[in-house]
Amino acid sequence: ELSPEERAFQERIDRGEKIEPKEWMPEGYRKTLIRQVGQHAHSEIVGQLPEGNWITRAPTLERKAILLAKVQDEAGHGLYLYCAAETLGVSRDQLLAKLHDGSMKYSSIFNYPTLNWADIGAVGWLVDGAAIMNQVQLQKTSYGPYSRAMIRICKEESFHQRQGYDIMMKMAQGTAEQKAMAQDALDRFWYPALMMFGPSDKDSVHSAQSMAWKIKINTNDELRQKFVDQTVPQAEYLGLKIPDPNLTWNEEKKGYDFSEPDWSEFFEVIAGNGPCNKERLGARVKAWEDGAWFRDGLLAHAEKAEARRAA
Ligand code: FAQ
Repeated sequence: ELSPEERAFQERIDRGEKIEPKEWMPEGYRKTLIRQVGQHAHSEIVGQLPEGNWITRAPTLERKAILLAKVQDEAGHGLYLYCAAETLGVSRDQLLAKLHDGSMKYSSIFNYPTLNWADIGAVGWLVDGAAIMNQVQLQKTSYGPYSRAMIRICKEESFHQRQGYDIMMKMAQGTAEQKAMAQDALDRFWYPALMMFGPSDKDSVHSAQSMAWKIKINTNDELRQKFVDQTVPQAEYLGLKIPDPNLTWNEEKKGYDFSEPDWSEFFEVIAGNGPCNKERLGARVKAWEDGAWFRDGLLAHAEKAEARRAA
């Protein structure tokens, strides 16, 4: 049973109004947004690691400059999203502390290694592709600051996806060895990319409430289906094969039937036991600790300036 305040809030949501920072909102709405926007911000920042790893080894100066810009964009996305989360009454330090102690998550995908240059193509094509599929609908999310952050992020993310596809095209049209590398990268990233959309709808604990509040606009399975339907023709154009023997066009639903990812692997990865969880989190914790002298310096400077002003 909703209280009068909650009912009025739900009516605003149903009318399609945006909710702004200082307005009344149910505690659950605030908490859900802090969780989702915070996790999203962490994903952008942790997501820099698998690609940042390849900046020094990009095959040409042009590829290096493009990758550098892309990885830098991800930092920007993280910052917009931390700012959006801060409007909900949580500080960036609090969010980072929860990332570092493992009580907040980041996207499962970034716990897989990038072993070679073709993987950078596959990440741009599939990981950014899946990210946009999810983020396009989030432009219509009910919380104003999150929605506005998404509009800008989506523009940059489409460039990221194109740069990934461009790498894949070059590899797929290259020597037999290069094409084999592209296929191998697709083989390794396909199912982890499908997992990015979250568990299947029947196991998605937050979907029903998040959709009622229009924090989420589509279910996990709806977006996963759209991603498969968009990506299969792109793989065909590259002359690469999606690693799924069950992949077939279903005329009735006007979409592909496809195999589910291994959900036990997904739950292991989000529990902290994926191939690179320790390395990724370790890198973030080390960056935080290495930055301590700088934060201390800034604080000391601010305190001195404050004392001078007071004197
Ligand atoms: N990884 O009930 P649901 C990017 C957790 S794009 C880890 O379905 P919900 C760009 C979920 O938190 C990637 N955990 O949850 C980039 C919950 O656990 P909790 C970031 C996952 O929230 C590209 C539990 O499972 N994008 O970074 C995952 O309704 C390239 C139950 O799940 C976003 O974050 C997962 N894949 O739906 C950067 C988009 N899936 O919190 C660099 C915004 C589920 O109760 C390079 N987020 N979980 O402990 C969302 O749309 C939603 O949060 C979903 C999950 C769809 C991810």
